[in-house]
Amino acid sequence: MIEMKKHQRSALIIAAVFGIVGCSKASTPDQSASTAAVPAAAAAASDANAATLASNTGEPIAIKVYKDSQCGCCKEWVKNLEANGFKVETMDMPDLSMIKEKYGVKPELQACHTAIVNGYVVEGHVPPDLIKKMLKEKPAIAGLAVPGMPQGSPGMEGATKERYNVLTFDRAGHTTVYAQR
Ligand SMILES: [Cu+2]
Repeated sequence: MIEMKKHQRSALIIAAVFGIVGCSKASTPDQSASTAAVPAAAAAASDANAATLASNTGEPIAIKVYKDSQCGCCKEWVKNLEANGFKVETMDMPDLSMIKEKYGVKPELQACHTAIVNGYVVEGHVPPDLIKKMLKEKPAIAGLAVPGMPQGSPGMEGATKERYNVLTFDRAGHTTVYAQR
């Protein structure tokens, strides 16, 4: 019985690890140096637009999502945002490492996609209501993160539901628990 549970648990962990790998394709350093530089610069220019569009008046909240085109759960999270009043602009790119570095998303916080809303960073499968809460409260943080890919988080719906923490983080890498789901 215990043996069975252990087995199931490691199967879940393996599935989770493969999920992350499948979602964030690795690329060689050479590729990222030559191809990721241009999108990152273009990205910076239109982030300002996204920030000015966002409002608290019930109008759609502009959010820009950087993701890999191969990432299925990223698409599901985007749908979830759209269903909750966000106006999503997606930027597909094969290597997100420069984006994560630019916005101070430390390795231990990283998940599949990285989004920018009103100057805040949203890393991973953060629930839309908590993004709205952050935009309303305007805390002095860099953003929110759900590290890894917890089963049952928005965009990761399935048979199982894990408990997970939604973290705040700052540029120095300090984190606090913003919410538990
Ligand atoms: Cu994901």
